Amino acid sequence: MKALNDYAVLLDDAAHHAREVPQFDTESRLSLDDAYAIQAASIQRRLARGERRVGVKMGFTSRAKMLQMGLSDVIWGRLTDAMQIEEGSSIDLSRYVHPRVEPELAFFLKKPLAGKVTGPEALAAVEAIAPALEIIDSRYKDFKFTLPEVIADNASSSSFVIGAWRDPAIDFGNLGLTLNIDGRAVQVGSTAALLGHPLRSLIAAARVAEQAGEPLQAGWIVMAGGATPAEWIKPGQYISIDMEQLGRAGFHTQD
Ligand code: OOG
Ligand code: MG
Repeated sequence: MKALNDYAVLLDDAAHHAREVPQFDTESRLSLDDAYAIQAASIQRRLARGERRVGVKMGFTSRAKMLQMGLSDVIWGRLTDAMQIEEGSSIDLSRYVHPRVEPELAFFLKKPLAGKVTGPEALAAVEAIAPALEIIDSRYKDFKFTLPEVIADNASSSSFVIGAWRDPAIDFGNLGLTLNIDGRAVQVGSTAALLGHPLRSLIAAARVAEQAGEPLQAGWIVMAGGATPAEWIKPGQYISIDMEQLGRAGFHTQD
């Protein structure tokens, strides 16, 4: 078996050059700690290239996503500024291996949040919420992976798009949402799909980030996870999320 840092270099290069790599741990010999250590080292390489850490993404927080990918543990990844795409912009798909998109809810924090926190404590740290889209792009061939492999690959994170930030003083526990491609709803869901209430995803993020020694910071974004199965993205599309009360976020893909 290679050293953990060798896997970090492999996955970081794969993401950087939009090249797929074969699975390397089909027998799950890597522990989850090893997998997160690989993820941390691969993100360290991005930071060394000048990217800035801006938050955390949660994964497999809905049953729909767990079923789609065949895994059932909540995972998390690290977000950097280079991953954010401006709302409404047009993206070049040659930057991706085989991108998929999923509808999410994003939190913007006004206070640090660490360890075991209650719902009211988590909510008190939230400056704003927004409808969001995540572009996931597993670096593994055929988008297939084991749990340690997807964790090492920064939970397939690739890009994210965030709509207008809104006051969190509404009941956002069960907001209807659609994922649309060219104006047609291709997935329908609710924020309630996220662990029963998306705030639970933020509570989980506070716990895992603290455990990793990188507690959630004021000014950070937390992506709560896909509320529906993800959809493949193709050139020449307009992809959007419409969320009850919070509105729309979208982006175009170049031809
Ligand atoms: C792993 C990432 C999962 C989510 O929102 O559940 C995720 C994958 O599906 O490739 O981002
Ligand atoms: Mg996601």
